[in-house]
Amino acid sequence: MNLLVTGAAGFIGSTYVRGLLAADTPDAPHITVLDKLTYAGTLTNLPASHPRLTFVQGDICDAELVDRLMAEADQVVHFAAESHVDRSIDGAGAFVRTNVVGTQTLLDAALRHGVGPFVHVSTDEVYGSIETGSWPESHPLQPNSPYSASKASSDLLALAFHRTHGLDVRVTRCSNNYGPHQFPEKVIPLFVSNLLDGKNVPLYGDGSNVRDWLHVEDHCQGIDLVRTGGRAGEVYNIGGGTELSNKELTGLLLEACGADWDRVDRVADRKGHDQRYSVDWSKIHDELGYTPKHDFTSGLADTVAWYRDNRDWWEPLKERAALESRKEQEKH
Ligand code: NAD
Ligand code: TDX
Repeated sequence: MNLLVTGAAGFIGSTYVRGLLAADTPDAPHITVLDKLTYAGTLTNLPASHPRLTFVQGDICDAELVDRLMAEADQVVHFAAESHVDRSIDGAGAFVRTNVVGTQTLLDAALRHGVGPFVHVSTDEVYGSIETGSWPESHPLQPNSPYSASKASSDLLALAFHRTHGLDVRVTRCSNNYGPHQFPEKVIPLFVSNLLDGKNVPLYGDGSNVRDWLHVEDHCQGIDLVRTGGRAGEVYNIGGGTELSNKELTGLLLEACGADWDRVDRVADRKGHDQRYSVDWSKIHDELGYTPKHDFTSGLADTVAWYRDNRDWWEPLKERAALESRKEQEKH
């Protein structure tokens, strides 16, 4: 079986692929990774070589390349995306291109070659923001940021390919992931790497915004349950069960890094900042037996320890991102 995995040089996709490569069962798939290696993708996230892994550097919007790879694929797990909300506020173009047009390019090719299941990795942000309670999968999509609007578009497009053409599409919508190998622009690795470097951390607004934290390995477990046992045309929420305000999270990170509140800079709020996300994940639990295995306290401690022990991984990524941002500022 040949599994095409897009975006697997990034945080979640690479965790998923490393997990599949580690399980050496007779039915273990051959994996072809398609990744453009944007600023967020790095080959250091994947094994340098493995008998069941082929890496192809390329763009999911490249219809010719996608068609060639899809002709050889049996199934797809689609992670590739522009994934950072703040970048989508600075400019939405790359988000529409990759997240919407790229997904359409993959769906068209999957349809042409009869490939399925096609697991589309979406996000809880497509539902919008919720004050109390949790969203079931049937809740209407009300995305607020250019990022979440582009993810909602691709999510609906994927479901439309099932309803219109009968393509075996399955959609997952998960909460905020944390764990090793997350690009140091997202709140946990940004704060941890800053604190380890003796720098301050920027807390947006009053810090009251709430996120539900999910260990990346639990997310990957949920995705594989959906790929192997889910139903065509269905959406599955994947939650973590640990809701924290950003202020609470910051307190835990300061403690883990031995730092005080004087290291926290209160900065302007993110534009259109969603107040709270919360998914009801009883469907994937009842139907596929999903339960998160990682306890947040030990998962966070292990994650902080990983960043402390793996400076070689994040320092070059942070330096490159800072250089690119300086070049961008000079242009304007
Ligand atoms: P990431 O930014 O770490 O990785 C994205 C990967 O996609 C990178 O390797 C990048 O090189 C690749 N990529 C980007 N544009 C591409 C293109 N045009 N063609 C081919 N490859 C391209 O993202 P992540 O955090 O691993 O997220 C993976 C998926 O999960 C995304 O679809 C994201 O929307 C979704 N998601 C993420 C979270 C989270 O907390 N990180 C939560 C819910 C859903
Ligand atoms: O410097 C910061 N300061 C801060 O207070 C950053 C980067 C973030 N924050 C806040 C904003 C959010 O309320 O922390 C919270 C988490 O921010 P991010 O790590 O940027 O994640 P979020 O915006 O919640 O989106 C994430 O979860 C859903 C992923 O980036 C998305 O890809 C995913 O779909």
